[in-house]
Formats: sequence, structure tokens, C-alpha cells
Amino acid sequence: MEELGFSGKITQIINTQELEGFELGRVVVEHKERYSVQTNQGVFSAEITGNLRYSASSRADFPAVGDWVKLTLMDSESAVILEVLPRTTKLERRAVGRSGEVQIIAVNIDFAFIVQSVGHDFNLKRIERYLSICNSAGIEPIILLTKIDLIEANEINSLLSAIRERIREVPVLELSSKTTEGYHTLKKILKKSATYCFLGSSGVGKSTIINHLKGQEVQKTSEVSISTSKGKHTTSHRELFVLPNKSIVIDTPGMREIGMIDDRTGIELTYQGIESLSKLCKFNNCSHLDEVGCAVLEALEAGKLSSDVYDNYQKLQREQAHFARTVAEKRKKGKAQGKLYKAIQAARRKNKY
Ligand SMILES: Nc1nc2c(ncn2[C@@H]2O[C@H](COP(=O)(O)OP(=O)(O)OP(=O)(O)O)[C@@H](O)[C@H]2O)c(=O)[nH]1
Ligand SMILES: [Mg+2]
Ligand SMILES: [Zn+2]
Repeated sequence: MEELGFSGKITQIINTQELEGFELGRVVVEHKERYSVQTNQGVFSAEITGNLRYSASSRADFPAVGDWVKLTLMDSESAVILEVLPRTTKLERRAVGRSGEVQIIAVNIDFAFIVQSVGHDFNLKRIERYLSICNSAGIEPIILLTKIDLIEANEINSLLSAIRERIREVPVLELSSKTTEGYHTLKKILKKSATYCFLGSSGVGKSTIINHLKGQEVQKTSEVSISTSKGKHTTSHRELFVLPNKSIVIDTPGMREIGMIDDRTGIELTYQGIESLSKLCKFNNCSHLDEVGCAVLEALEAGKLSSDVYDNYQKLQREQAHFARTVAEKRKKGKAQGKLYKAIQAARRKNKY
């Protein structure tokens, strides 16, 4: 269990659970409602109980990779998940194609590697999106700049200083899986029993890094498309691996969108420069759009705040607000439908039909 990251905060949570007569495990793979769960007795293929399915208020209540779960073993291969234990952290984004819904990326993780490769994939705005969801979840981000073998040293330096200029507090590591440059540093920062999640677009080299760290090919990788220079979405599910040094890593499929959910704090923590300026605005509910005495707009006009940073900040804020409205509307509709249903039931009882 210790090998699976059974330490720190999660130990305290698990110690308060009633586990007598049950098995404890960690979800290592998730395939549409089928899970692989690692326990002290080995890996089991598991499904959730009907009870868990019906009591779940949304998909987010279903087990996710990284979850600690309470199980009953059925035979030497299969098990049933009875309960998902409380999570220490929950990395989430707006679900793609399901309006007003949240999708869980991974849970009980300590650090997230935000992976971007040099070249077409490099995008500071996207890094800020990832930072916002990590900051919302209280997960420590680390930026990994990959495929540095493809460019010259001076180009690497200019990318690094572009990141540094805009994102001050977050560690940045540059890496090549081809020359193995940077691996020494990467291995040094990986802590025993800590869980790390790899995030990034398809084709940036996430699975390649996992294979290198694992020392064997545990994940399939494939060439990026020559015509579009985009990845081919090779990894299709999330999976957790224990490394030889006992760090735990989660590989994830490349993400196209990192949509904001209903949480302001992640964005505020990401844009600390804007947040500290906003304390000087004349109105304390200033939206920094057109108000008089807005310190953010003043900094923007004076060239002290980059318009790119400001634009992305406003865009993420709008997305977050839109998501919050969608959720509120859905809830209202749900309640109205509930009321209507109850009224019909009551009328039926009264008229006995
Ligand atoms: N030149 C170079 N190529 C690399 C490096 N790392 C990975 N690649 C190549 O990039 C391609 C994509 O790598 P993957 O590891 O499959 O990328 P991924 O991020 O897991 O992609 P998805 O699973 O689709 O999300 C492969 O052909 C790798 O060999 C690197 O450091 N340098
Ligand atoms: Mg992959
Ligand atoms: Zn303002």
C-alpha cells in the first residue's frame, strides 16, 4: 500500500474509515465504468455496486484514477467497489460536450506536470489554463518543456525567459527524451510516495517520459502527424504507474480543451499580478473592464501589464462565470421539474387516480 502512495494526508483519511472485513485499493486504470484496482493482494478488475451508481449525484462521484476505494473481492481476479474514499485533491475541467458538467481528470494527486513541447505546441495562454485548474485543486504545478533536442540552445533560452517573464513562481524543467537531457533533474525532484499527473496536448511526449522513468515500455507512443504536427491521441485512458523510485505517475490522454469550471480561486492564484493590482481599484467589485479608477486598466495603459495576460485573464473569468450560470440554470430547471413532479404526485393522491 505504501508503494501506491499510502502516506501523508490520505493515511489520516483512511484511518477514520471502517474497513474491517473489506479490502482497500487504489484505482490504477479507468475504462468506461470498469476499473483496475491495485490492492495488497494484486490487481483486480472491478465494477461499482448498483448502490454506488444510483447514489452518485454526477459522474464526478464515480471512481477515478488515483482514488482510494473500499472493495469486496469476488474471486482471484474480480472485485466490487463499494465506496470511494474521500479525496485529498481533485483535478477538474469543464466536461467536453456536456454543458454545465465537470470532468475529473485525476484525484489524490500532489503535483501536476504541465507538459508542452517546443515548437507549435508552445502556448503561454494554455499553460495559464492548466495553472488555473491546478491552483483550483490545490495541486502543485511544474512546467515541463519537452523535445528540446529539436531547437538550438538560444531558442530554448528565449522560451524559458518567455515563461519566466509571465509565470514567476512555478518551477520549469526542460527535457529531451531523445538525448535524455534534463532527466537527471527530473528524477531528482520526483518524491517517493507522491503522486504526479502528466497533463498536456496529444503528442508532446507524456507517455514517452513515463516509459523512460519506468525503464520499460509500459505505454504506447506514436509519431505526431507530419501534415498538422499534432499528436494522434495515442493514449486513450488514464493510468497510474509506480516508478522504481516509488514515485507514482499518472499518464493521461492529450487534452484539446482545458475549460474553466465554477471556481474563481484558481484563476486568482494564477494571475496574482492582476489580483494585487485589483486591490488598488476604486471599486472593490471592479471587473477591470471599463470602470473609472481601475488600477488594472491603468497598468495596462501604462504598459506595465501585458495585454496578452490581461486578455487571457478576462477570457478565463468569462468562461468561469458562464459555467457558473449554466450550472445555476440547470439546477433551477431540475428543481422546477422536481416541484412539478411532486405536485402531480400530490394531485394523484388527492384524486386517487
Ligand atoms: N524529438 C523528440 N521527439 C520526442 C521526444 N519525446 C517524445 N517524442 C516523440 O513524440 C511523439 C509523441 O510522443 P508520445 O509520448 O506518444 O506523446 P503523448 O503526449 O503521450 O501523446 P498522447 O498519448 O496522444 O496524448 C513520439 O513519436 C515520440 O517519440 C523528445 O524529447 N524529442
Ligand atoms: Mg500518451
Ligand atoms: Zn479594476
